[in-house]
Amino acid sequence: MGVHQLPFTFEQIEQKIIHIDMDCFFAAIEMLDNPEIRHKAVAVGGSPTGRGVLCTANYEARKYGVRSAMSSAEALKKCPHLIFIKPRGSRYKEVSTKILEIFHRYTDKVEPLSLDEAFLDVTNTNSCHGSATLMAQKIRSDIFKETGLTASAGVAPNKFLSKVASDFNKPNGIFVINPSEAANFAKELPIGLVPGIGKVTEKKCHDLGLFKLGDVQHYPLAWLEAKFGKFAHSMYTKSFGIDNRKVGNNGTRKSIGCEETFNSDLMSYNEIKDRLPFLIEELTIRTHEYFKRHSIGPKPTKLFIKVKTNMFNLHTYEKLLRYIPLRIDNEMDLAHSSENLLDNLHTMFNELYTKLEQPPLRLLGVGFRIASNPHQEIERMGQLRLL
Ligand code: TTP
Ligand code: MG
Repeated sequence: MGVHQLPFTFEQIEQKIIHIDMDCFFAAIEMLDNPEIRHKAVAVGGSPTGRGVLCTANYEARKYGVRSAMSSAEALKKCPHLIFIKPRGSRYKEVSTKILEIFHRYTDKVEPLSLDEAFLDVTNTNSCHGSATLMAQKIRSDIFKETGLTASAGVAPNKFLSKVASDFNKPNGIFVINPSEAANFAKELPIGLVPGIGKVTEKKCHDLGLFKLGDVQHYPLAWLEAKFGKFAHSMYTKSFGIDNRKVGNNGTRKSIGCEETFNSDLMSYNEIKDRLPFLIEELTIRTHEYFKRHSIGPKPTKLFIKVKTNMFNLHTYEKLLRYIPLRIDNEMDLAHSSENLLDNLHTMFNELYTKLEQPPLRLLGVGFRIASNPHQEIERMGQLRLL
């Protein structure tokens, strides 16, 4: 199969990007603050006796298969001597502020993605003779000297590749992708490692014969669009190692969601119901990811379902969430909040779903609306019951 001719011309805008990601961040802070647990298996999250979920685990616990977002009960089964610690949001925020201060010594163009992760654009930074690799090493060493914690770094000509790279030599490592290696690296990248591709989309890609990112180049863009909607274009450009997004321009998110455009229209409510678990699973991944990034800040307030009929009429249905996690700190477990939110999803979907437009439908989407100030949102909806 040949590579398809691109319907547009594009090239990588010259950039030097560093992505820094702290190693097992919450757990590392707990180990730092309590030397007695430093060499033991440690997890941060809800209690295993309730319906708690883990925020993260240290590398010792990961040897037993313990992972972020796993239920605490399951984690205990995998590692019976696991030590559970309740999250301490304000302490994590304090360390995060310190790390941000270090980043700003090197550049003003810093885009934090969560408490423990940020992109830095060092294209115009002169320190370390302008070497992004040396800067990344220096940043890692500053972080270690000043906080006692280790970080991993990815250095690349764009955001996409730098984010993938920071995971390659984790923990306490660095991985560099030079501009001349970018296209080949992207082409060979297993599709599940592309940021934004969760387990469900990965499976969908595999079912379609897409295993490496470069495999998308063998299909026309229109075909990819039919399968992946808006995401197709970015998959396509990324497969050539290109990503021209600027650091710091991610704006304020208004919603988290996922949608699917079907090859052949859904003809009945039963067919709609069959597709729903895939969308909900994808939404689950994105919601966890969102909570990880915004343990403090804007929160989901409404559920929405979006449908497009075979006549291309778009309808959106919304419902206020019964449970809005307002603040995540010692008292409230962050992972547990996203769990609660998703628990409500099925019930609410059943309520909304009877009002949906008549099939045939060509698109189905589900998601959450984000309010920048959930407190105000709650006041506005005076009758809201907070759990
Ligand atoms: P990550 O950077 O994804 O994980 P990590 O830093 O714990 O581990 P790694 O060494 O693989 O980078 O997330 C940063 C922090 O965000 C993490 O310490 C805890 C929190 N978090 C959650 O609260 N819920 C989640 O589902 C995930 C993935 C992370
Ligand atoms: Mg991390």
